Amino acid sequence: MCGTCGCDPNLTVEHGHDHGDHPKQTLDLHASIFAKNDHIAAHNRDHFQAKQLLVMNLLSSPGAGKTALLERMQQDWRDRAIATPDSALRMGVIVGDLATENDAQRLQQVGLPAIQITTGTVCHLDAAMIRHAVTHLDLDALNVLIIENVGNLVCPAAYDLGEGLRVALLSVTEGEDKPLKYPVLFKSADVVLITKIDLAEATGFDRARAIASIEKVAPHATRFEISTRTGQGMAAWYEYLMNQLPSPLAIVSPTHAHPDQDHTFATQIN
Ligand SMILES: Nc1nc2c(ncn2[C@@H]2O[C@H](COP(=O)(O)OP(=O)(O)OP(=O)(O)O)[C@@H](O)[C@H]2O)c(=O)[nH]1
Ligand SMILES: [Zn+2]
Ligand SMILES: [Zn+2]
Ligand SMILES: [Zn+2]
Repeated sequence: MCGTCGCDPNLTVEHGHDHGDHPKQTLDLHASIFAKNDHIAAHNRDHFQAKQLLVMNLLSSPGAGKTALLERMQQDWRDRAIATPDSALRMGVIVGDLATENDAQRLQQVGLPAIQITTGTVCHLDAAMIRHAVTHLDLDALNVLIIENVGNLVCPAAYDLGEGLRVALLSVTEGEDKPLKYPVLFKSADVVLITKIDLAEATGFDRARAIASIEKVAPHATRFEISTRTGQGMAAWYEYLMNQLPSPLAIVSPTHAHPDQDHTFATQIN
């Protein structure tokens, strides 16, 4: 799919064959891409923690309902965030797609500060893209930053963006065994949202089978079943999010300390 990561996060550990068509430089390049990404992600995470931001990385296949979820969340919280900013979700979004600004426009239409990243041929967001995009958002006005990743169940899982919460969406229309087929992504999720639950009956969604699939690869993940059409399950999701917000009294301790020279993040952001 994409030439940057080769769409195989395991490439660096699973190349045992020696027929010579994957030169060592290719493997070194992939290892170095991930190492560099992880480094920038660690800086992003420190910065977000210092700003007391809850940062979510939304991952799913195309069309599972990521943008619809954000539209609904903003509609539900907009007025409250204006009236009582300290006890509301104040959200901003960075959204990635291969092409078009459609999603950012949809989100801006409901009043969300939203920055679009168009990735061209690259099928995932990486930490450097986020580092740049946040310079276009007023983070001090937010308590939640949501990153809507490119719709893709493969590569985005391999890229830490510096998020605090990974949220995978599985819609009822896409097959109950998706978590088994794409275990890397679901395994890395803190939360799995089963979306479009209003369509469950019409599409013959096998709930027990879907939950068994999720539990097999992501037994640790918190699950919600939601519909942005009917609002089903949204209250429980909001209660969970409110409990994830960093406390203003929490002591922020940098998670990433090292003696190297590459500390460009603060200067780029401020
Ligand atoms: N019935 C129903 N339809 C939904 C729901 N959520 C999203 N949809 C529809 O599903 C389609 C895709 O939704 P999007 O929010 O654009 O999906 P996405 O994950 O953002 O898609 P990409 O950004 O392209 O990956 C749209 O037609 C939505 O209206 C839901 O809860 N119920
Ligand atoms: Zn979208
Ligand atoms: Zn990719
Ligand atoms: Zn560093």
